Amino acid sequence: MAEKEIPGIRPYNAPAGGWGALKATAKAVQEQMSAPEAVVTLFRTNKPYAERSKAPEGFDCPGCAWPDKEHTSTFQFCENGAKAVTWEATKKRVPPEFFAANTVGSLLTWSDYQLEDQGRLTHPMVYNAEKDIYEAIEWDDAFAQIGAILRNTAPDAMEFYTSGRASNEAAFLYQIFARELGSNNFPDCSNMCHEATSVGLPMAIGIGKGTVSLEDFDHADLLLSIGHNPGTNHPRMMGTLHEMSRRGCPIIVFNPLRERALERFADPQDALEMATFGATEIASTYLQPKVGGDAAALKGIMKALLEMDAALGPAAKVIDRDFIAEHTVGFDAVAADLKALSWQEIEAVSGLPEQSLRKVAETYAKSNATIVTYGMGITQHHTGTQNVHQVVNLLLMRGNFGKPGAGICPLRGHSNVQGNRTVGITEKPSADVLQRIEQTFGFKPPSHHGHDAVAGMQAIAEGKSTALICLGGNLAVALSDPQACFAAMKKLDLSVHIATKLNRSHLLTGKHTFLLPCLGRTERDIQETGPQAVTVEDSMSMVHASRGKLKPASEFLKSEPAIVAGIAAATLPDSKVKWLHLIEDYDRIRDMIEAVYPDFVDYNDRIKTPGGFRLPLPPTERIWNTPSGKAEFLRMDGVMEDPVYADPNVLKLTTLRSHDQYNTTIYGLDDRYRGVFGRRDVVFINAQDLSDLGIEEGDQIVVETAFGDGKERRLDKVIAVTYEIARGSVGTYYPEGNCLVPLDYVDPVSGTPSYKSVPVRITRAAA
Ligand SMILES: Nc1nc2c(c(=O)[nH]1)N[C@H]1C(S)=C(S)[C@@H](COP(=O)(O)OP(=O)(O)OC[C@H]3O[C@@H](n4cnc5c(=O)[nH]c(N)nc54)[C@H](O)[C@@H]3O)O[C@H]1N2
Ligand SMILES: Nc1nc2c(c(=O)[nH]1)N[C@H]1C(S)=C(S)[C@@H](COP(=O)(O)OP(=O)(O)OC[C@H]3O[C@@H](n4cnc5c(=O)[nH]c(N)nc54)[C@H](O)[C@@H]3O)O[C@H]1N2
Ligand SMILES: [Mo]
Repeated sequence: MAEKEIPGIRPYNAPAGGWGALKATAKAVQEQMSAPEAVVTLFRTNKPYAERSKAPEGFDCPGCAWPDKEHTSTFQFCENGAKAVTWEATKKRVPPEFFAANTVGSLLTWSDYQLEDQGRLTHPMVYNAEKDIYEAIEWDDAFAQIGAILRNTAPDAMEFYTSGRASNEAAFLYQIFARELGSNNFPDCSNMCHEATSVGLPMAIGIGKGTVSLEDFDHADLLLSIGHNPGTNHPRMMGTLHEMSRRGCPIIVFNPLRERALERFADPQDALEMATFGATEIASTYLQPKVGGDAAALKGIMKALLEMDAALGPAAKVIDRDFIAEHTVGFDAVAADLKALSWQEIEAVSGLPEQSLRKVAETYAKSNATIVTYGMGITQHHTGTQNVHQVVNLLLMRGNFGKPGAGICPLRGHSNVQGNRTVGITEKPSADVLQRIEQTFGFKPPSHHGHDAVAGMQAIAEGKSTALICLGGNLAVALSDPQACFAAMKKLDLSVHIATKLNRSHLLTGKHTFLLPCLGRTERDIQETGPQAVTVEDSMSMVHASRGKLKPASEFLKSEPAIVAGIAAATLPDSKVKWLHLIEDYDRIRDMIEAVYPDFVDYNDRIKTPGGFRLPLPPTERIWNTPSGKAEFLRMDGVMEDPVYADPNVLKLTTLRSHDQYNTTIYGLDDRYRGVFGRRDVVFINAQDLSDLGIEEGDQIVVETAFGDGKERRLDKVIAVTYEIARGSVGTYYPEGNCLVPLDYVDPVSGTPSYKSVPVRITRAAA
């Protein structure tokens, strides 16, 4: 390791969590909020009900989709939840005067961090191209102008983007509006996130959701944690991991990078640990596969399992043959492929030694109940769907569905991304849903498949789609290939952004561009019949209410459901939907949701129960809604390595979230646990790989995409930082690294962008 000092790069030796987390929380509160209000707000997070039969109190944390025990437990400390809340409940404002003083052209030179740090949007705005500024507009004028353009746009030329913070109520109204107009174009953040799960799991187990509940973690004998970073992205999960580790449950981690929270964690809820500066080891085994090496690693474990089974005989029950016979199809084909696969190939692609994988198989064979948790390290690859299938195959081999302490747990991203999908944000609606929409509302929704996120942006780039509505998010920055996306956005005839804060997508203005400021989760939502609650669904299919308490950031804000209804009513004068009636009382919206999605039986009643209610999950009862009626082993041939990696100078790049960001929202420039402070211009690389390249730590480098398609994609003005990362793998931050990912480089089965396996070459920057 290089000895020289590099500004902002120093090792972080403490455990994750602990006093550092408390300090960071205090800093976030101080910078964004006025103190007393801040504390009250934080205490209300994830405590939707004070007591049974009382009106809902408190809001769902916008930070992540990890569930809460009973939703009534004592205040759960979480640094990044606190950041998400303070960022929204900030005292900073972006009023019309701000826009008068700053042209859009000048704002485009600001960093993503600077843009959002200006604070909350306060007034509806419309873009004036002549002056290159946003100007205030009255809500009704905005709705009327948007409606007039939409009425003159072909339904298939409109794109309706959703980012997963929208409530069930907002998302449902939004999809009904788009479908009444005749469009199924629903690009959404999930397309860039867990689409490989949403597509891959139904093929295998008949539903595109995780199967475990929070209680299952108390009963598991083994946890495999693959490709997610809970210390940063699902911090409330750390409490669960901490408990599991303390009760002696083995936790095996697969992550190309050493992530501190998966090694050692001090729980801020644990008074003794805090007082003694103690910490708990999280991973019992920490394996560092190569980036994109997970399918090969999982196949190695399964191959070892088959070999153990052959050696020990059926009585040893290494493989659960009864479960396989009764509940599955396809095992023989998968077993044949595993048999044919060589250990040499497995080792080369996974980067893990045969012995380590055999050990995992031995531990797995001893566990009667295993949970696999996984995140973007599995899904954001060109083999994303196959990766998901390997996880399922491994679980099926030992019957790990439909029993306590076992199952699959995809860690969802945005706090209500799962709910959005449940209430109809999908470009591929099913026939029965379309039928119930028609029965409920009396119009015929379109049945042809629409666009996902990449297809939507491609249609905009080609001029085929001319209108884009964004219910939250920062689409152009979140997608790959900013060169292509930024240019595409400027071609739009109409763009409408429903948002809380200013971001770069808002500045990529089209001919007619509107910025519509909405209430956030933390804020009071008062409609005709009084204060309203919205509902969200967490990662474990629990649906519960959320009600904000803070005074809205501005008197001109509207709720997301009210904005969607306002646009809809202005666009469709003869609508079959009573838009303005529905938003007077959100119970009415929930009744409509229940009519279209019968799983929400007694919706309005059941959200009054503390903790809400769980939507049905057939695999937990060993019911499989697949074409065969059984759980399906799905075969992936070989290890599917891209031939570009035959060249030893080609490395595989993954893109990562820092500890101080929420997707494209940059809270600050530190990545504490990875030892990076005050900068984001870094590329993490293994010390040996760096020395093979003849480059020193801290040197300026250039990263170039290595597809050999003649297109130049490069990331420069970055430095090399040595890190405990698998050989052959490098990492850089999202969204800075998105310029290296071609827009059409996706998993062909699910369309998920391959943000986490990009072939690159690295050279020293010219002096
Ligand atoms: N504070 C905070 N919370 C968040 C978010 C946030 O940005 N900030 N984002 C939210 C959203 S939308 C999402 S989707 C989730 C994302 O949560 P995560 O899934 O944790 O997301 P990432 O940070 O993209 O990547 C996670 C981990 O995958 C590892 N990894 C990278 N490539 C590979 C690989 O090829 N194989 C394996 N096994 N591991 C790999 C990385 O080292 C990293 O530790 O978090 C949600 N919660
Ligand atoms: N290279 C690379 N790219 C990635 C990823 C990666 O790992 N690597 N991850 C992908 C993933 S998993 C995801 S989910 C996408 C994220 O893509 P998006 O969901 O589109 O992006 P966000 O950054 O979460 O959106 C932030 C904006 O949302 C708005 N906002 C915040 N709260 C609210 C609210 O309550 N209501 C409304 N209406 N607006 C609100 C604010 O204006 C804020 O600027 O990015 C994807 N892109
Ligand atoms: Mo996500």
